[in-house]
Amino acid sequence: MSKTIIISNRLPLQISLEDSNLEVTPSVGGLATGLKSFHKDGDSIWIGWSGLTEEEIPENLLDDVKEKARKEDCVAVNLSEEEIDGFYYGFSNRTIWPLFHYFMEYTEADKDHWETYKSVNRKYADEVLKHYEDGDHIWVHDYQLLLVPNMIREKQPEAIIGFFNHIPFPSYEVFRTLPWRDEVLEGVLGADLIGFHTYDYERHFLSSVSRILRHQVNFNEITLPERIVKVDSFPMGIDYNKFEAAAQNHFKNTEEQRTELQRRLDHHSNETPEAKLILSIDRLDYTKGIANRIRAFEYFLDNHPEFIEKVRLVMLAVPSRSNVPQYQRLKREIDELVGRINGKFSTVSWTPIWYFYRSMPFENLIDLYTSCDIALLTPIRDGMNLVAKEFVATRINQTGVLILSEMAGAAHEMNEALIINPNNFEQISQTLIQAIEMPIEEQQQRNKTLQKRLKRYSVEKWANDFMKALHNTSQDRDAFKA
Ligand code: ADQ
Repeated sequence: MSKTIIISNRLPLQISLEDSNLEVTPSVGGLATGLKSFHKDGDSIWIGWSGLTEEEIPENLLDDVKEKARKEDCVAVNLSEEEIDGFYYGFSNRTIWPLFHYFMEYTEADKDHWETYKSVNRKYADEVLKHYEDGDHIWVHDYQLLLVPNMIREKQPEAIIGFFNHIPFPSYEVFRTLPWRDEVLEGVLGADLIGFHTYDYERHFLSSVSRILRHQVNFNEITLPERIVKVDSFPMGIDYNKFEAAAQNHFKNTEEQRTELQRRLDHHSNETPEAKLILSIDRLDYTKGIANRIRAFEYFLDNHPEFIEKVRLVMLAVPSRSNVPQYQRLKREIDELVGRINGKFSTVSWTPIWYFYRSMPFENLIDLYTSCDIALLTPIRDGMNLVAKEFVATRINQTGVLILSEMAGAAHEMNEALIINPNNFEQISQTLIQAIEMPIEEQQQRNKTLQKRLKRYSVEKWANDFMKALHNTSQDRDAFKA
């Protein structure tokens, strides 16, 4: 029987060492949680890095790591510290990530990083080839593995391969600046089906293929000498039922079950029922527009002092890629901004920004989503942004207002949110007032429509739609040959 082979940089589980014992915890993050149900329910294996470098795994535990992964139908790819440096922190996060998010000034072109990226992509492809059997469907994920589709294709020309890019694909004018642009496009074109979150990313990719590689592009099909490649948009959804159920449970919590954070947030609402809580949650990343958001909030308080003590920004930034210099600088910048603004506006009974720099357990995430009145998500660029969708799914009484940047892929599907340009502080400030003053009925009306859509376009449907389309490409291929 044929199976699906999922490949992503990280496995959906994280293996760590605690007092010389191996611990397995589920990975957080959109992709891991999203595909987990698809992986569990179907006949599939998942190939990726376990989270421990070769140097960190003691010789006698090597087989145990493999066994722990195998129990979850996972296969761990072993990577050394040097490989992680060049492949992950290097080429993936210092070249592709900034370039694809239009941060050209942050984009490095380091030949050694590129060489390591190639050899690590080869490692992932080799692992796939070890497990591949005729008829299997292969699904490669994201910008860390752009070369894997073609590396598999070279060895298995008949394989059915899908690729999904979770981040934006930039316009041709930006993409063309990459020194290894041909190799990257050829790598991805090893797939039969290439998926993006939005039609815009799809269009940008097609235009790069036609202008750089000069392949013929008809509508959403690329004609290669030996086969056709399909490109399409598949906007990723969330596990809606999980977030809805978690929010329902949150409200059923007894006094003892309530988390410390829930108590604090409830205390805030009881003490100052008219004061609005404005929430933001992101990985600490320059693409998420965190510094801009704080400046926009300052602009809002400067220009509308009537809201002093009437609003509070609750900001969760999850540590991320802290080995990369830009992330370290951003962390310092945000620390300074928060300090400056709290110093400037605080009163004896009020601080304008509550800032958490840490990862929080899922229950706390739900505490934040359910207790806040407004979500203010202002990425400068974002492939999709699942936080926007999760916030809406947890609003079980349909109150709450989502303010979302037009630069997030999610904005294309969430018209009922208040859509802003993250660089326009005056607009953000006016939109905050609109959100604060929005009548409950209007909030409910907007959220009802959003919830209906998010429930229907869940992550499960996303995965099934992609796999169905991939399956169809194999049938089209037979027709092409005939
Ligand atoms: P990210 O840039 O990581 O993902 P996002 O889509 O917002 O951004 O997903 C973050 C995920 O992490 C959410 O599911 C959220 O619940 C979870 N999360 C955040 N903080 C957490 C915490 N403290 N504890 C546990 N979980 C936490 C990339 C792209 C996005 C794209 C996704 C999926 O950059 O644009 O939407 O992949 O394709």
